[in-house]
Amino acid sequence: MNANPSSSTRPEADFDVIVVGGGLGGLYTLYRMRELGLTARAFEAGSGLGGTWFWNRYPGCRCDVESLEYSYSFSPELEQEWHWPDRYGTQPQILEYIEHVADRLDLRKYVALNTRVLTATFDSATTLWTITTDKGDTVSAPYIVMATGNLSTPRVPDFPGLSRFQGESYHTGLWPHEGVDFTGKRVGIIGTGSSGVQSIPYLAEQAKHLHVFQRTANFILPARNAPMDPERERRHKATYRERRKAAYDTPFGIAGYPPPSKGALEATPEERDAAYTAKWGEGGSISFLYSFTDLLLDQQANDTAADFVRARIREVVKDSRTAELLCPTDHPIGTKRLILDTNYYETFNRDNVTLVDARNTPIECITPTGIRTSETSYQFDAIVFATGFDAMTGALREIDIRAGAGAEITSKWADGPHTYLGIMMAGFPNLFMVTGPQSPGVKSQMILAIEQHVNFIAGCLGHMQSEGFARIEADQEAEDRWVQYNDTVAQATLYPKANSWYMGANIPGKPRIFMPYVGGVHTYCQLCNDIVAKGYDGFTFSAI
Ligand code: NA7
Repeated sequence: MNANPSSSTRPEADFDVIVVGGGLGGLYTLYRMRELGLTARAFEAGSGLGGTWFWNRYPGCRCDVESLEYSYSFSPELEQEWHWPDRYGTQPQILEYIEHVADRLDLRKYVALNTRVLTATFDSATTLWTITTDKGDTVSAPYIVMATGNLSTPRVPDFPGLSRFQGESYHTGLWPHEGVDFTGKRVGIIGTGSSGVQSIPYLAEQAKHLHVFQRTANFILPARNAPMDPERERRHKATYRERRKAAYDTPFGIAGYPPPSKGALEATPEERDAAYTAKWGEGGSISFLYSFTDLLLDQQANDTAADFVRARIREVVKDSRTAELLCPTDHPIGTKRLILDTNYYETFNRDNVTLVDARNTPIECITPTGIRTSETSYQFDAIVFATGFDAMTGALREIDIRAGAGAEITSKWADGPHTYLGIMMAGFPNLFMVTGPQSPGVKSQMILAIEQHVNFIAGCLGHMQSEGFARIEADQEAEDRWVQYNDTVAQATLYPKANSWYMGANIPGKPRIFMPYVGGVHTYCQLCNDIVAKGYDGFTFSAI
């Protein structure tokens, strides 16, 4: 590391920093490292930049955070110049934005595409990380930043007979770049999370017949997507700086939603109905959760919002049996990620769409010609797996990360993730995570979370440069406290009541631990700032 005096005693490395991932997190890391005068190289498995937004090309894929919010904040020029065509960005629009940022900042040259990192090994004697890749590269650097994403390990359940299916099959998170034409085909889709809900209306328009296999009904709110309102864009851009700053003082990292002032049970039924109706009309998930203070804390309060949504579903879906099946009943609203839709419930009024109850008549196997449930055999030309991801820990656990005897990621996280702030792990010096588990990442505006983490990491490295440190490690005791604190915060809410990917519940055998920090972005940022102000409390620095 150029500016680090201790580097004189360290063997020569290929770079100062290895970055794993070429998505929004990896790119911003490259930018910040360059600003610090450090050499960095990112390794990206995809053939293009963009991470999540590179892979998820299924029809209808769209962000559930508004496009004026879901963008980098570090460049006022960029945010003024960029025009978002829609209220919520589509996958192609977001990918175009990411590529534009990479070009504008001249970051492409630092990214090795088509290169998957297989192992990362720390040598304590040299204080160097060495990675190996599927291309056969061996690359070393004193620091490694894992910008591997939270929803980047697509997962198809281990259905018996999977490999025998003779038709076409697709996972929403690995969608072919050339698109898929389902015209005239018999299509089955498994999964009704966000990916399923967004793609189902599009598949239904093409398919001869679409069968939707739903194991759990989810709470789905209207997105109310629309072309960008020029006046709204103008107003937003006029106050962008203030909004970005204010976002750090909000629970979800998004400013502009007045926080609720009273609990749902303090309101009259008429007041509640008026509040939910207004939010329903407005569209969006955060605004809905902001109807009252206690929706994620009190079951009875939560029931009032859940009842409201169930009533809307019954209004739209004509077939009463289908409507009842679509009504979520097994978890409090908001405890699984709320889904925003366009025309989802309406799609079940089409003659060519059938909802299959995969809870009471579970999928038993995939046959050469379709899907067999405990009740019926279905024949399909194509099956779409909208079955989600090994979320939050999957991408990191896929890399064989080792930092010495007993310090392997698989054993360290055998009973769930253990991190300090979601940024570092005890026993793994000089390894940083961007929006790792036990940080607010997935429970917030993701790009704000990325910037906050990368800024923390850059601040840390800057501190090390100026103090002459070569090694940083999270203290075991600080990590243990953080893991415990995360759990205490989560247990005070309704979140752990749902079988969500936040809980690892979507992967058989995965430890059931609530993984995101849900104390809010504002609280988390304050804690991080305090830790820095106390000289990086909970971290130990040393020269080589
Ligand atoms: P999700 O939200 O994890 O959804 C996966 C869906 O697949 C969900 O409906 C699952 O039902 C279903 N699933 C998984 N395994 C099975 C089996 N074995 N049988 C039937 N159904 C199954 O992933 P998405 O890609 O939709 O969304 C991920 C995030 O991306 C989303 O939250 C947004 O943040 C963006 P289950 O609910 O487990 O019963």
